[in-house]
Amino acid sequence: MKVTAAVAWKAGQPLSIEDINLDGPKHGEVLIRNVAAGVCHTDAFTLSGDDPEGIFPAVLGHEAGAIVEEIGPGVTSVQVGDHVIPLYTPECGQCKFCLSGKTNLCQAIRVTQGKGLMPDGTSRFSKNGQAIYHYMGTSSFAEYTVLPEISLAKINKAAPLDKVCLLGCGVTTGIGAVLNTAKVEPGSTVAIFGLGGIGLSAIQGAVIANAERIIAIDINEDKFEFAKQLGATDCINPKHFDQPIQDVLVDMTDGGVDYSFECIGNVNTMRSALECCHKGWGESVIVGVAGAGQEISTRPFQLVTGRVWRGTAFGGVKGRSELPDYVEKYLRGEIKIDEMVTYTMPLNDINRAFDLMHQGKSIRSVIIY
Ligand code: NAD
Ligand code: DAO
Ligand code: ZN
Ligand code: ZN
Repeated sequence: MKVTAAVAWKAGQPLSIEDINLDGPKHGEVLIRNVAAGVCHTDAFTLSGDDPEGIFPAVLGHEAGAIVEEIGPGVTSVQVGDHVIPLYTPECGQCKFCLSGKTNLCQAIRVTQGKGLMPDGTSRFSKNGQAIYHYMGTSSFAEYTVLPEISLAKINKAAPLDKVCLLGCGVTTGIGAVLNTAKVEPGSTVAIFGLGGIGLSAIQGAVIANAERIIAIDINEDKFEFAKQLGATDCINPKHFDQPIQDVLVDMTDGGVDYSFECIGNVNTMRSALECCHKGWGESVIVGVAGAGQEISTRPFQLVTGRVWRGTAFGGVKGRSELPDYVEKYLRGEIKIDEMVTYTMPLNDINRAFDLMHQGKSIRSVIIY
């Protein structure tokens, strides 16, 4: 079939809206109609050329709400008409990783997904005979797309897809980082570096965890008002201090925070986030994705003296078994998403969504198909 998609032909170039070919679902695959898709910093990161796994030409996008249009042979867990959230971290339930009980990083289709291909090693997208690659197994910046069945979380049809699409990445990642990865305890002191969709969602996670003090850090002070509305107790701009921000935080918190979350993707703030942690027990979670070839550093004595450095992908959330409950929590008003949607626009305007992100003017722009 012909579908309209935003094609990333080359790194560093704007997306191009065009009609491309989409082949139907093969064994174990599902054709979905995207209803809405959020634009995440990770899409911009890949488009910039900084992503070591970035492959072009590709259809980007990984934060969608969609409806099942057609199922391929062998598909049993979803039906035509089901509402779904595509998963860039699938859940097969059978691989060593899924069975470990220790991680959400299912590896069933990792190799082909990393190459921009479906599990059979081919792409469903093409134009004039040239293959166009899938992105993160999701390719949400197209009206229709094909995904493996194990990459779809079936959700409650009562949920508005133009809002819960953000559970496909940003909101779940931030909340999950706090609740699943760090397991923040009531009464904790928490520092959150970066107040985009991920960091603001981490604030929500810290509120849900009953953290006592939630310190939000950003160089763009326009982010502070919403951070406070969500529950940040302090908002600070590192540019207002002569000392390193980790020293400021240690002074503010009688020795350091219990937990910190780096939601920027900058190796310098990753170091600050580790070093603002309390001696003996403070834990820092890296959520941000740094550019190709970048490395983190600190003095090993920081770890010898009890600080812990860890990371998280999709907030440690297993998509098929746990994401439907995030949708229910949204429906009960326990997770805020509507306020995160700062702009909506048609696919034709998608490059404006990237501009707004780079200008620091949006939390999330949502493409409405
Ligand atoms: P965003 O661009 O919306 O937000 C980033 C925020 O960081 C902005 O508010 C910006 O002003 C702030 N910032 C930039 N430099 C700063 C500095 N030096 N000090 C303090 N604040 C600074 O991005 P987002 O969509 O929220 O994504 C955040 C990061 O998380 C990205 O690196 C993204 O790739 C990554 N990410 C990771 C996962 C995962 O599963 N681990 C999932 C989604 C996104
Ligand atoms: O299993 O090796 C693996 C890779 C899993 C991909 C997880 C990616 C998470 C970070 C990227 C940002 C998501 C938008
Ligand atoms: Zn994302
Ligand atoms: Zn698996």
